Amino acid sequence: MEAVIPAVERLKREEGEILLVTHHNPDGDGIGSMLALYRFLKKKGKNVRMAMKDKAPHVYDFLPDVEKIEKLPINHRFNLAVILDAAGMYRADAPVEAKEYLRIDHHIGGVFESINDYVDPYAASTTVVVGRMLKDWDEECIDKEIATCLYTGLLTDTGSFKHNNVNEEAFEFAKYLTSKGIDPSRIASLIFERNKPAAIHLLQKVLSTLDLFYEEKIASLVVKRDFIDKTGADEEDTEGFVNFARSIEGVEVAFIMIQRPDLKTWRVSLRGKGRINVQKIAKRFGGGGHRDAAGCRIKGSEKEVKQKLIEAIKEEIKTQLKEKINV
Ligand SMILES: [Mn+2]
Repeated sequence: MEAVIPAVERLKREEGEILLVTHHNPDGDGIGSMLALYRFLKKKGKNVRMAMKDKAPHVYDFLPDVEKIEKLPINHRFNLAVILDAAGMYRADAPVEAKEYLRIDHHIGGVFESINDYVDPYAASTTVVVGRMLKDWDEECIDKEIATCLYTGLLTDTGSFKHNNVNEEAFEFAKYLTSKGIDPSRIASLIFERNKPAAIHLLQKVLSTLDLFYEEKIASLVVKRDFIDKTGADEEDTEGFVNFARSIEGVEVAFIMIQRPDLKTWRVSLRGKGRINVQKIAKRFGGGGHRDAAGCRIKGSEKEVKQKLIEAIKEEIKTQLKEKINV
């Protein structure tokens, strides 16, 4: 029996204008899945454009067609808008006008945009989901460039094959993409080994804020706005900083809180190590994500926000570890 992927059928059927979008503060998976699908749809003769609210971080500037990504909002009504790697259209963080919406993603829960949505929370990355679609549609059409975009999402969303979303399919997919001619070593080097000195100076300041709580089960880092201003770094340079806090032995949950330009809002990234589901912590503050990586936004002073987070994390550690013992 042949599997039918409704999202593929929906895209095949579309003859009008398609817009692909991803979440704001875009990452390798959002950009990679969008670019791969864009290139494939172009090859299929579709009328397709791409857009997002923020610009692509410079480490993704090597990806094919990245320069063709437009800035949201676009004052135009499309036939079909596809949101990739996001829990719903709202994550574009800008108005997107379309007759119909479609979501392709791997986040837990979220908003269903259409009966044709393709969401698999067990997929290691959205590019895994897109890869299944493209293979189902026309395997021959997946070229080295498309494979490079797909691999970028897989590599970044699995933390270089370290996170607990890594499964058999992730490695099978990596093997498949390698058979399409990608250069894994070059891709990794372009993404992870092009830090600006300013970014490392920012890291220096951020590491000095390291704090441990609750018998060293919780680790925190803080990025104050003036750290960013003084070093000349960008907010995007904080990507991955939280992993230094996570790397400490005995830490169950690590978080980094990044001060937004309004100085009152903090963007929080939470990381777990497999035992504690950090998505449940983010959800308490209206955020979301995955079991090992989640995020939210909280308003307040540095002290207030930190305290709220620590209390919530303590409660979750207590509840979740108790549940585990009872099983
Ligand atoms: Mn993702």
